[in-house]
Amino acid sequence: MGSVETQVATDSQSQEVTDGFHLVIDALKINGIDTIFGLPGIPITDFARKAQAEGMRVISFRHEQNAGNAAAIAGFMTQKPGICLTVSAPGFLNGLTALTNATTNCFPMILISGSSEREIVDLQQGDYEEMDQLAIAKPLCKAAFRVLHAEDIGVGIARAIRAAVSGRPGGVYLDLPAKLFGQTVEAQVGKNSLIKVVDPAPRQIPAPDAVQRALDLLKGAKRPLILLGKGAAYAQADEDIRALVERTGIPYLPMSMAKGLLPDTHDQSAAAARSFVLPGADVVLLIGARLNWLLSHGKGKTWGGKDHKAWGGQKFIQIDISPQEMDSNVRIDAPLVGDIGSCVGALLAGIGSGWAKPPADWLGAIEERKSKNLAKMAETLAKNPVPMNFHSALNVVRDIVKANPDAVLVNEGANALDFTRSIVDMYKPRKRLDVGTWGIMGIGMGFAVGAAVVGRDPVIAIEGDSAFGFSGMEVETICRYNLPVCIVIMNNNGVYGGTDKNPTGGPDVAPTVFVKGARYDKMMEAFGGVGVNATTPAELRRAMEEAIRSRKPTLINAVIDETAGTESGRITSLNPQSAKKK
Ligand code: ADP
Ligand code: TPW
Ligand code: MG
Repeated sequence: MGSVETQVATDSQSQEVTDGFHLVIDALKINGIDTIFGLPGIPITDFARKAQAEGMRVISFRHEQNAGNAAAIAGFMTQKPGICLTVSAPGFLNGLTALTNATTNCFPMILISGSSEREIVDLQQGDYEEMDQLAIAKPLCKAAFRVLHAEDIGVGIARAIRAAVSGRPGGVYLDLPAKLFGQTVEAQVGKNSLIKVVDPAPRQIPAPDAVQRALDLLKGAKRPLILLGKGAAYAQADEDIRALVERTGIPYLPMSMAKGLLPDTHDQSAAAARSFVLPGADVVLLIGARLNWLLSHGKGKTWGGKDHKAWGGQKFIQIDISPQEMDSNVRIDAPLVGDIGSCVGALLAGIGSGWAKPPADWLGAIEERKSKNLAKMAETLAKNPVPMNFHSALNVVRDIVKANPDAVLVNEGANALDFTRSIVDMYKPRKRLDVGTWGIMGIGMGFAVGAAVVGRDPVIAIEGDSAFGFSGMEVETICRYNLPVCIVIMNNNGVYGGTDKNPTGGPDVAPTVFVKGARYDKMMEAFGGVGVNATTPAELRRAMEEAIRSRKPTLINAVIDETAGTESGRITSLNPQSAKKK
């Protein structure tokens, strides 16, 4: 022994190596990321296998957009970036809509896509699934990175995590070329290159003078109002937000995904008097809500302005982590830039215990409107028309959610969305997940799977029949992982309803109309789940109760009067009108 050859052999045996596959997995794992939502194929199939072998939860979907939506909502619910894994070009593009939607909604997410050979892509020589993915992703998300060397994986993952969760959260694209996965480095060198991100979303403390300015404005208000947005839900400052609302006695309005931050049945909720409080308020405190289209840009008739662009005269205090959000639509008199936990904490400290409640005439007027509207709603909900309408069906959902306040409610559609939002009360934070800032259809099954995977609670998805179609194939995924998801299809035979006619009298149905009397419940049965066709509130109730009790994948086809909806639900006015008659 002792020859040079033997020496070399011994060295290479003792010299342990690792590779790109394992370094990506290790880098995710040391940062507490334990779940991947994705769809396998070249070049990430083996990566997905190895991730599972290393103890990560790898949830495979039928379409990348749904995997992306699952990742995005996991990010919203946990404050950790949700991971979506796709193949190159087409898989990447399928995931990109979800990444951009996550960015628009300020949800932290990382889309990791494999990509083809750089040298061929850059010379456009026609590689398998060739695409310059990094360039395409860049304008559509918060940040985009590519890793070319295995030694840089640690840095790449660290940068992606920080970009996703710090400041205003958003979507990050991470490009991993096929060649990277097989690259080897010495195990110890690889290990040393990994970064455990310290304090990934640092607190951002508001300036004391900004806090004082906000307090002064709030103190002088005669008709104050608090608006809670999904940023407030995301921030997980639930106790402090509740304390701020209750100690000031100021009425509040929750935006859709902020419902449940305080229970919707709270005395101070002004949700049932929305069209009274928006134009009536003189000082509005926005907490994690943007003055975008969902709030009529803070001006116009909704806010008591004379015409559709006129300012209503309100003064705004805005809490947001993004300084650039201030003055985006109307003047913000008291910008409070920082993280919501720190800002609300600072306001609470300034408020102390001797804060005067808002004037009684303001609170009284709200109470009057509220009780009138709630009584009217109760009357409508008590009706039992044949066939069911949105109200009689959602009255059941309302009871089921009340009895199961921990259940997560996913919601999309037009009428199916708007009626659910106003009828179904929420009782706990981050339990209502919906179409968000874009009003995007297709989040349904992705959000349902994401919520069921990262949480322990059952999921109820209230879906328009059109909305469901965008992600409906994931019922197989729900059955495959045996997730406690109860889907209720509000089946009114089409987009907004099923009554449109083809004006030509030709054989094609109108563009908004679907197959009449479709049985979506059979889709669930095809994969071993429970399917129920419900034509009455009693049948719907029985089926939902059983679904929650059994935790079995369930799809209920709720037969809804096809004339019950309106065009675009509550936002009919956004439809452009033709000046030409016929
Ligand atoms: P909604 O649609 O419910 O009105 P938006 O999505 O318009 O809510 O607004 C959410 C806002 O919350 C964004 O402007 C975002 O910058 C902000 N935000 C998100 N997380 C935080 C946080 N932790 N602290 C402060 N602001 C936050
Ligand atoms: C990605 C446009 C908004 S709402 C909707 C569509 C197609 C479906 C409404 O019908 P549904 O609900 O779901 O049956 P209902 O109760 O009113 O009958 N493509 C995308 N996003 C949007 N928002 C659309 C299209 C749209
Ligand atoms: Mg419909």
